[in-house]
Amino acid sequence: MNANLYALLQSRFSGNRSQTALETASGITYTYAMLEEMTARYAGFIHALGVVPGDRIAVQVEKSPEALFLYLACLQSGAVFLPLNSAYQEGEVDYFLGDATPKVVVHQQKSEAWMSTLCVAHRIAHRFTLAEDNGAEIQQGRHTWHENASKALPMLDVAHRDHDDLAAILYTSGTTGRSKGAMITHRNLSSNAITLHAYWGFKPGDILLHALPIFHVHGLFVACHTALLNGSKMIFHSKFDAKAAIAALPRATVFMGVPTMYVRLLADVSFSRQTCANIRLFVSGSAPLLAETFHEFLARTGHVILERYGMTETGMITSNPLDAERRGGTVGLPLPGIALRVVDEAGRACIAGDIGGLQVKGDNVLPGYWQMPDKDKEEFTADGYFKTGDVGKIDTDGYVTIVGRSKDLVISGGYNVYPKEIEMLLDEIAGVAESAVIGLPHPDFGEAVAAVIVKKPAAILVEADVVAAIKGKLAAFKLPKRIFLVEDLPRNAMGKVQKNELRKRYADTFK
Ligand code: MLC
Ligand code: AMP
Repeated sequence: MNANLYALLQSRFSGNRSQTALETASGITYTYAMLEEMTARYAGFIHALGVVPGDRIAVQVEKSPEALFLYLACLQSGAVFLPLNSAYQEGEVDYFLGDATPKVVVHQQKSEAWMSTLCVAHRIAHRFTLAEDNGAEIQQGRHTWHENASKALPMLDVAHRDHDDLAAILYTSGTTGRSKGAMITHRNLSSNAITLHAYWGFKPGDILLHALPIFHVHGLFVACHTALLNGSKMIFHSKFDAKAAIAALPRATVFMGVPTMYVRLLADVSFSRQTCANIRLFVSGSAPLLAETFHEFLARTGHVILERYGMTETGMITSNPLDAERRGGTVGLPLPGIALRVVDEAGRACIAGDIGGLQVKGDNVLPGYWQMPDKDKEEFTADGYFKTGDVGKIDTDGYVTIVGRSKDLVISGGYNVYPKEIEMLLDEIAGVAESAVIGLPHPDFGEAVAAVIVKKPAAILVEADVVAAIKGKLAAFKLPKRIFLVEDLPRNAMGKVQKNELRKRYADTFK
């Protein structure tokens, strides 16, 4: 049997080829027949480039139908898809290309200059921009991926892949400041997609309003896979805009978003019960949904948001049920076939209701990190559970609550920001003695990044200069939205910086 995820997806849209697969915000539509043909041509082009199953293709592009076809073509051809957040800067991408050694890079026109340098430096065989961006200059004589690939001979079959073959590598920053490539297999993706499709009751006629980015798990795997498995139409917005979402929601039946998106919908007075008349399911995840958002949403629309919990390394782990109680403040129950347990600091299983570290096991869990056997040993237990780094409890009736994180991580608007990565850059600035990066409550982003800096004696530092010094080195969403200059950092008896103390001290900054 071919375990290739694309074979599974394709088997589900066979009856639907004349139906719409994608509709863009400007009203351009693509049928399943077009999606399938474009995917096959892109896959044919991948093959013609000499890419063989297991080779990596790194893709840093804005969201578009072509970007989705490229992902599906990687699956079909057996290549390993390596999506990169379009906000990542040269320094960040440099690391990923060096680590993953892709054979092909597809990128945005705005990064032409530095991508060409990086691709030469890393000896990457093929480099393309995806498709013509509006108004952007195209380098003379160069053709975009789409121009080339849409003329290629279509690949007629689906490359044979085993369950444990890699489908994608997704980089997640680490608490040490060094990114890790999470290796995601066809088994991981297929099992999670089938489970979610059934658990959330997808049915004929469902239409998904898709407004998430497609370079992370939520938008790429959770949203696209469930819709494609259902042969559904996706109203495909290139980015989230509350007004555009409100205009499109009446034609959709399902919406998936990060909490910031729900906050922004509620902030718009035109968002009403009427807007949601045809919606049967609102799903939230990637960051904690505040109780006030949950309740305000219910009061305004009559809908109970279904919150679920997952991560890059594991796909979705828990979900509130579709037909039973969706309990606010919880992330619901472990999904079918997925084992979740809470352990104390010594690794012993906790009893129901006790708080501890969450560990997970199942077909959804990654086999390990790309070329990091030591990390694999650290992140897995001897009996095969993955340590999530999240802290929570499981009640007697099985509902799971996330109460915090043992990993030093800020989640801002659904994007993960690892403080260590920013602290390392701040500490390089002349005049900075040391720094501590923290997340502070923020009304829009849930948490916002802030930095507390101790300057060297006699150094002159101002907030704007500090941000300017690291701007361009990091994706803009990681930049501190406030800098505090202090005399010293609070430390415990062991000399460790007490970030809890700092979070308390500056808690009201963005309120
Ligand atoms: C944008 N900005 C952010 C930000 N997003 N700052 C902090 N946190 C964020 N999340 C900044 C930009 O850098 C820019 O700064 C300014 O805001 C405007 O940029 P923008 O691109 O116009 O922002 P906007 O469209 O408003 O984006 C907000 C957002 C977006 C919430 C729509 O962040 C988003 O799509 N988030 C979803 C992330 C997601 O998909 N996460 C899933 C991960 S998977 P400046 O200074 O340049 O003006 C996962 C597993 C799981 O976690 O369980 O799902
Ligand atoms: P990522 O590495 O981007 O996949 O982010 C995964 C992390 O997001 C998890 O380890 C959690 O800390 C967090 N997360 C995802 N969903 C939720 C949720 N519903 N509530 C709280 N935290 C969440």
